[in-house]
Amino acid sequence: MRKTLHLEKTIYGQNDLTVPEAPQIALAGRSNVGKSSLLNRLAGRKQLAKTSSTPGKTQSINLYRVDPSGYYLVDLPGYGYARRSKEERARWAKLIERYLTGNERLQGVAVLIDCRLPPQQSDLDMVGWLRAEGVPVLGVLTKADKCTQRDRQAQKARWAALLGGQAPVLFSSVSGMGFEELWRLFDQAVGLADTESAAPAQRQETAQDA
Ligand SMILES: Nc1nc2c(ncn2[C@@H]2O[C@H](COP(=O)(O)OP(=O)(O)OP(=O)(O)O)[C@@H](O)[C@H]2O)c(=O)[nH]1
Ligand SMILES: [Mg+2]
Repeated sequence: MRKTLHLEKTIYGQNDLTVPEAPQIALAGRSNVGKSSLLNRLAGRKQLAKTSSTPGKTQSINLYRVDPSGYYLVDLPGYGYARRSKEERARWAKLIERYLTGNERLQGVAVLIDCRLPPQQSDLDMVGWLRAEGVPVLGVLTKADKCTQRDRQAQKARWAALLGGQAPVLFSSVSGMGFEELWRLFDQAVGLADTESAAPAQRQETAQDA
């Protein structure tokens, strides 16, 4: 069944920091890597999340409910955006850290990485920090339309090694590459069996019951 996304809650600061009692997957990554664009592509709606060619567009934690699945995708402000004041960056980092650490319903964090760039320290720090916190990391290489096939495979192998053997999903918000694979990965991360593997199990149960 086709999924739809609805913006249900926006968190601007510590005072709004309450989260739903439902599974969540957050999207993290450096400013401008394509987090909001990826969300729009998954939603099939160009304007659902605001995007910009200028880094620092998303400035709040935005929770999108996935229907009919019942979990949330959470768009985060990007890290590594240098043009904000030091105080502002510290405030954001603290808010994001509090969201990511104090949240028992967080099932994973998709770390988005620009497929054109070599691994950046800030991405490695993020992955290391999430692992230390025990949060599953889902790797996504963005802007795959801008990379040659050869670069894509090289980056995939490089990040697979950095992610403990798990190959990242190659994704493009422009072409739609990786759309099905990413939904499958998110569904799995929140414990939803994919329909193809669930169907035979259901049939078997019915046969046993009869
Ligand atoms: N070619 C190409 N451009 C992309 C893709 N995804 C995003 N972009 C462009 O990259 C820029 C940044 O995209 P956003 O989705 O706003 O990035 P973000 O990670 O949400 O950025 P912040 O909100 O600042 O953290 C925009 O100009 C997008 O059009 C992609 O898959 N391919
Ligand atoms: Mg954004």
